[in-house]
Amino acid sequence: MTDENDEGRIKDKLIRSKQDWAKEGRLLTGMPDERHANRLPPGQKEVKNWPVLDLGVQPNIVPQAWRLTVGGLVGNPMVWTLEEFMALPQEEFLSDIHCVTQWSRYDNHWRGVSARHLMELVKPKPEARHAVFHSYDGYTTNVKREMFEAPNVLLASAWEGKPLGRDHGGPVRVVIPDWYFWKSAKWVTRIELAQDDSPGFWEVRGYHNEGDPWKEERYS
Ligand SMILES: Nc1nc2c(c(=O)[nH]1)N[C@H]1C(S)=C(S)[C@@H](COP(=O)(O)O)O[C@H]1N2
Ligand SMILES: [Mo]
Repeated sequence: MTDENDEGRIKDKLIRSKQDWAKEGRLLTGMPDERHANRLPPGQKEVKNWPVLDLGVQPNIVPQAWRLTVGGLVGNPMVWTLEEFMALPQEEFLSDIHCVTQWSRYDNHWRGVSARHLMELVKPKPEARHAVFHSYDGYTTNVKREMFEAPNVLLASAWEGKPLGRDHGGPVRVVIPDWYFWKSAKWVTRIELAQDDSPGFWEVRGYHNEGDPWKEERYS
C-alpha cells in the first residue's frame, strides 16, 4: 500500500538520483558513432525485455475522457477524442529504442498516426520552430519541429500487435526513434507548436536539449 506521501517520496528520490547522474556526466563513453557504423549506439546495452521508466505515477486515463490537443502556432488547432484519433489513418512503423539509462531494444513494431499526418491536419505556421509534448502525468519534453516531422515519428496506440499498455504510456504515446527515449512522451495529451524553445521536465534537470544517442547527447 502506498499513500500519496509515499508516492511523492519515491518520485522525488528517483528524480534526484537521475539529476545527479546528469550532473556527474555518468555513462558517457566519449566515443561518438555519428556514422551509425554499429547498430548499438555508444554506451548502450541491448535488452530483450522492455523496461518501464516514468516519474512513478502512471495515470489511469478513462478512454471517454482522453483528449489530444494540437495547438499553438498552427492555422487549424485540433482536439481529438480517442475514437476520432483511432479513426485517423493508422500506419505501421518499425524502430529501435535507445534509453539514456543505457538500454536499447531492437525491432519494435508500432502502430499509430504519423506525426507528419497530424502536422498536415493542423497546418503549422512557418514561425513554428519547436514542439512541446504535455502528458497526463505532468511530464513535458521538447523537440525541434523538424525532429517531430521526421518520417519515422508517430503517435503510437499499439506495440507488437497489442494496444499500448498503461505502463508504456497508453492509450497513446509519442515515439521519436532518432532521439533518446525520454523525448518520447508517454500518455501524451497536448502538443504545442511555438516559435521559441521551452525545455521540458528532464531538459531543465540537466539532460541534453537534443538527445542524439549516436553523439551521446545524454546531458547538457
Ligand atoms: N509522460 C511521460 N513520458 C515519459 C516519461 C515520463 O516520466 N512521463 N519518461 C520518459 C523516459 S525517461 C523514458 S526512458 C521513456 C520510458 O518509456 P517506457 O516506460 O515505455 O520504456 O518514457 C519517457 N516518456
Ligand atoms: Mo529514460
